Amino acid sequence: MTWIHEGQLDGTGIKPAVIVSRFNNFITKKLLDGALDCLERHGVNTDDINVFWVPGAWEIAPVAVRIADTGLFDCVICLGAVIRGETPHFEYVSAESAKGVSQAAMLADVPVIYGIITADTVDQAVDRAGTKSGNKGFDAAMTAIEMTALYEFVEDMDEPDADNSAEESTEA
Ligand code: INI
Repeated sequence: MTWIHEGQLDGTGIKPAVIVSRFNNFITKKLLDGALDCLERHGVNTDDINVFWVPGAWEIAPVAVRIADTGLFDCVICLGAVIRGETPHFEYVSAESAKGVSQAAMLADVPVIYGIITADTVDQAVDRAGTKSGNKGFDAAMTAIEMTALYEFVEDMDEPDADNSAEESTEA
């Protein structure tokens, strides 16, 4: 028998932290709107959502580590927008913010989700913040809900028991 496990998209009782950067805030405000919309639509209580603003994408990961370490939150959603300019600055900020969030995710006991847009142009960023290509903030929040359920399931998991039904094994 193959045991299949995946997190359900039910946010009831989840306490998420959302970190969002102010740089390019005409985009990041839309990402935040999308994330909050997703959380609320999936049953998260608005009183359980904490939003932390930081100056730029560079600052997101260090704050994510500290927020995860508090133990007060079930997941950390990282939102930002890095848009290519005339200088190599973009390369450093986009690469290091991605690496930082990845490291935070590896170290944390709760899911740390990467919702930072990296775009060559303003138009590309706009497309991903609620227009042509959906809203990456909404997507990041959806991932956070699923991963929170999966982490909790894995944490409480017992050895799969062949006497149990397959349905039981998928409850996350
Ligand atoms: N921060 C962003 O979030 N997006 C950008 O596009 C960006 N660019 O291109 O410069 C950016 N830079 C600021 C950076 O994140 C830090 O806030 C700053 O360097 C101070 O540490």
